[in-house]
Amino acid sequence: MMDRVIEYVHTRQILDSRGRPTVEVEVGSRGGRIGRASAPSGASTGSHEACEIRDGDPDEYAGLGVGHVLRTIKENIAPHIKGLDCMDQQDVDQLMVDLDGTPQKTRFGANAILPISLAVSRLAADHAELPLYRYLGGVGACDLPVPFVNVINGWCVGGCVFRVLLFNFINGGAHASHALDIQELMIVPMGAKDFCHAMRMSCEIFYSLGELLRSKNYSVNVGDEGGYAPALSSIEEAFSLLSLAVKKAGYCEGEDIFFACDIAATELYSDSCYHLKREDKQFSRDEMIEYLAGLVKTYPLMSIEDGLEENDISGFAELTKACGDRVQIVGDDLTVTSEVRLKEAIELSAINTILIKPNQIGTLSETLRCIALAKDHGIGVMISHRSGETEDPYIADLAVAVNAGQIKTGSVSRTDRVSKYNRLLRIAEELGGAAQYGTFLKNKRFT
Ligand code: 2PG
Ligand code: MG
Repeated sequence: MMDRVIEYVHTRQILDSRGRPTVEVEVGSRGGRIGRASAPSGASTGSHEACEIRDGDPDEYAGLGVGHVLRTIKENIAPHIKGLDCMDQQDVDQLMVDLDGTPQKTRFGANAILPISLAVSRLAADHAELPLYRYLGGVGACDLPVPFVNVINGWCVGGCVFRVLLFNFINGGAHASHALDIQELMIVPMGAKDFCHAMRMSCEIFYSLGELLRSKNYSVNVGDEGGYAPALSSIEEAFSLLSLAVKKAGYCEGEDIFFACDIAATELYSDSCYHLKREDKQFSRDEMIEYLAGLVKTYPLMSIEDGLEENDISGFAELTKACGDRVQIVGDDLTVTSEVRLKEAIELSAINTILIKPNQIGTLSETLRCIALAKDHGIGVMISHRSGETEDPYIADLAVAVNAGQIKTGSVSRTDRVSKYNRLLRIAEELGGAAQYGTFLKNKRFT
């Protein structure tokens, strides 16, 4: 036990996939072991998320520095963490939650708390001499998730405006140029026989979509999540190109491959309307629901994330009523990995699936509780990256640990995305014959 006592917490600034500073933490034990983790960062963040704190000094990293957070860790958190047993994850996390003492972690910032929380669990796994997924999930952790592979990146490209706490000021604003009105279009290799096969299918479709775009003189540059970001004329065009790419790669849509999207509708919403700027369309809430239900009828779409803005929980309930029997209605900005917000969504039958992003809530323990609550109520669980990521593949282990059955971690380009898939490929190899694939989704019917 004495070996497992946390002896030091070291923190440093590293860079994320957008070249923005982020926080990395190393915790070391008396036994000489080390656990390391880093904080990802969102761009289309929900306003109910735990806070991300940046320095706000325009002369350094355009205001995005994390020097203040590093100091907070050193001065206000580390002294309290030292001396605790790294296997007491809940105590460590609760201590940080209590020390922060604010509902959205505005005192320390989730970018201070989360990397410590995750690093402590890595240290504990090392002490247990177990891979992280096994330490967190026990012997039953063996379900490799179905990957939701981003192939077309909409407007979340390059320079999304961020909503962060610059000391005490919430900063927000409109997004940069629109490539497509929805944020992400994904392929879902439901028909794969295992995870390895799923990755092969996804890569082959990614190549064939690239060829198709090139043949039509569209750009094959990629966006934040690694999907292509061509300036397409409409969402319908995007779906048609995707269908063609699936066919050209030799797969069958609606059998081998389904589609999924993240509308990120909060970003489209203003003056009580959804503005699809590229298509020059405006929808009321009811029209938006009708539009989305129409997409479900027309395409092999099996998952719609954030189809409505983050505060319209009754609208989500309408959408779930309209097509939740055929498609996953996923809460992201709506639920922000919060037990409180998930409870509300469950009471109103507003969603049937929740996106899980640990930095939306700030600690591993709260993340695991939110997942447990979802599972207790038959709500699907999709583990997710952020648009700003590091090479840290923590979420890959988390997905297997909780047998989520689904993961959204970008495209098969950009090492910040591929690092998660590669970790899953290693886990699949390690599990060998015990590995399963997407058990939760396999039992569902999508039409
Ligand atoms: C989302 C994510 C990434 P961000 O909306 O689901 O896919 O974007 O991290 O910017 O919130
Ligand atoms: Mg989202």
